Amino acid sequence: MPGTPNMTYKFTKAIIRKPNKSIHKALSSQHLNPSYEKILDIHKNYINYIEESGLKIILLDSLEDYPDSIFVEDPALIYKNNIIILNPSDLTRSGEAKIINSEINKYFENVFVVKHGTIEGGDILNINNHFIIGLSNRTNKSGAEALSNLLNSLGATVEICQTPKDILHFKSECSLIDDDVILVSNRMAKLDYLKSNYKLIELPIGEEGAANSLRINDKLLVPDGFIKAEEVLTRKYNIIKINVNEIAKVDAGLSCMSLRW
Ligand code: CIR
Repeated sequence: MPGTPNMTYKFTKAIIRKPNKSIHKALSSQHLNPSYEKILDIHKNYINYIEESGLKIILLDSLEDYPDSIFVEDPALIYKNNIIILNPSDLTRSGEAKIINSEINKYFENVFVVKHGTIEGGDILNINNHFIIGLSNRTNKSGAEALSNLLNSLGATVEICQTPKDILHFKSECSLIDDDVILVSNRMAKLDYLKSNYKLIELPIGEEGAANSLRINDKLLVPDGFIKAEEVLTRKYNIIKINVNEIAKVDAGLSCMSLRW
């Protein structure tokens, strides 16, 4: 529930997928084509830092037929010992859900599949036993309600909110960085539900990209190149800066390249 101390950022394991050469065909609102070599560098760095944060990594094979498949956060959600297979809206992404199910279900006690509507992990913010689901161009009401019912049956509470227009995913511009602290962009800071229930650290206009940071145990992974975010966050957090320029070309950030638990 909002305000309850939580352990949402305490992890021991992460599922990560090796980058695919077809990444240049990934979905991009800016119609940009990232370079596979540069993505490889970012990815290597990402893996190193996640390992340094104390996590054991389960590395999945790359999927050439699925250009966006390194973004494993979108087709699945982990809650306690459960894996929930989601339903990405884009045709090129929905196939990833079936594949990841067969690859990772052995690591979890129970497997559930969202069967109605569309829903992507980028639209789901977990705070202890509470989830915020953001409706977006990728996550519709029917998908959000289907997941909400499932999570309720597992003992979690859910709030469904509207992601501000023009933001790809709810978490593109926010992240849980402490027990009840959410790092938010200027646009996300205006959401009533967030304002009324959490302490928000608001980043200035122009630093939206830094709002998709990733708290893992005692470290906070922050996209590099955001001066104000760095200044504010260094005061309290053990930050590690990671260059995400190449994945930003395909609208991705730090959280989407792993599933953690
Ligand atoms: C997409 O449009 O689906 C990918 N190019 C980016 C997905 C980023 N996912 C995320 O932030 N959870």
